[in-house]
Amino acid sequence: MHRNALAVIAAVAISAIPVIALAQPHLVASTPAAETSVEKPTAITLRFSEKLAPAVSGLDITMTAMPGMANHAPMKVAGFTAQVAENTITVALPRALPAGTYSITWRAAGLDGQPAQGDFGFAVR
Ligand SMILES: [Cu+2]
Repeated sequence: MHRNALAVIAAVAISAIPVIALAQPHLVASTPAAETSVEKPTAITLRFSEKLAPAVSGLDITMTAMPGMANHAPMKVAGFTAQVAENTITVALPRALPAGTYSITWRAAGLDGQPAQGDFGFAVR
């Protein structure tokens, strides 16, 4: 009896924990868009559902295949700085990406620190 009462109290206490609105950034759109094929891009833009914390938001670009090369090991594209402003991450590439397939791996946190991450791919023709 006593034990049952405690169990009920515990259940009520757990269900009373307020649902905190944890605002995780979601990727809303990107250029190039996911799973598209584009002409040699010189910029990458990711737009999120909310403002981002610049210090912990960014992206990596990895070339996953290129024409005429079998067994292309994942090759990180270097030499750029991701700019984070408001709800976007923008990369201005010093050179257009050559033909091949690419994977963008992004990490983003909202201003309240809730982190998120994801990836998508596109092709350059
Ligand atoms: Cu390559």
